[in-house]
Amino acid sequence: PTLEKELLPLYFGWFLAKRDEDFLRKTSHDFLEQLGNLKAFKKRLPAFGYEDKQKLDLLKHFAKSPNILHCTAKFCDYGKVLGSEEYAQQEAVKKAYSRGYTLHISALFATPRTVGAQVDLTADQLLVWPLDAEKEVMPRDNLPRGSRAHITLGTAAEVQDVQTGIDLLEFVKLQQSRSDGENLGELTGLVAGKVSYCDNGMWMLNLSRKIEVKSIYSGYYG
Ligand code: 2AM
Repeated sequence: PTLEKELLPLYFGWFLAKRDEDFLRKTSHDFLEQLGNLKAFKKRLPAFGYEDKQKLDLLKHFAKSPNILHCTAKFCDYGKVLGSEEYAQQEAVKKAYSRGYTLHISALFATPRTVGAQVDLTADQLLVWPLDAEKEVMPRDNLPRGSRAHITLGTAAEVQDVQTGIDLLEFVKLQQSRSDGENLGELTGLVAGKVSYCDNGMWMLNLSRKIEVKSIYSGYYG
């Protein structure tokens, strides 16, 4: 029999286990609800693209949410993206395939475009993180490897998922160049932590305790 060429997925990534996915969606709702009710947030509506004192439902603002919550490792577009074949053939990728991993979420963030979770990749997880993931977005900045790692929780209408990682890198860059942004309040419950503001409608919640979610590293072919 002739050997078929191996199929490349739309993307490789870590896919959340169902229970942890449900939990993270609930956490995300809680985050958006509390953020939207924060006085400091209401005072900065124009930066979010709304008029002063306008009623804003953040859950509605982020109209789209991915079907399967995941942390993308390598976007391949079924092989159309340069370097996907090389990525897929790495020993580390083959070894990681269909293995279970715990993802560590250290922060949640919301911008006028996206809402997402920042993922702190472990050394083990960095083995399958593309070398150029950060450079691809910010070629002139030397951002730490893995700083683009995230889980998209929602996007505003007309905004593509890929924007979430770009927004996250913008946070990382701002945090490098200045201090940590303005501390503007605290959230409680599921999403306990400090809220900081980085201008341009960019809000970040540093969780006082990291959220851990179970996942499986695999490819998405849908
Ligand atoms: P995301 O990782 O921010 O959620 C399918 O479109 C998945 O691949 C989505 O999860 C999406 O964004 C991610 N994706 C789409 N285009 C991409 C790109 N050019 N680079 C990296 N990831 C991309």
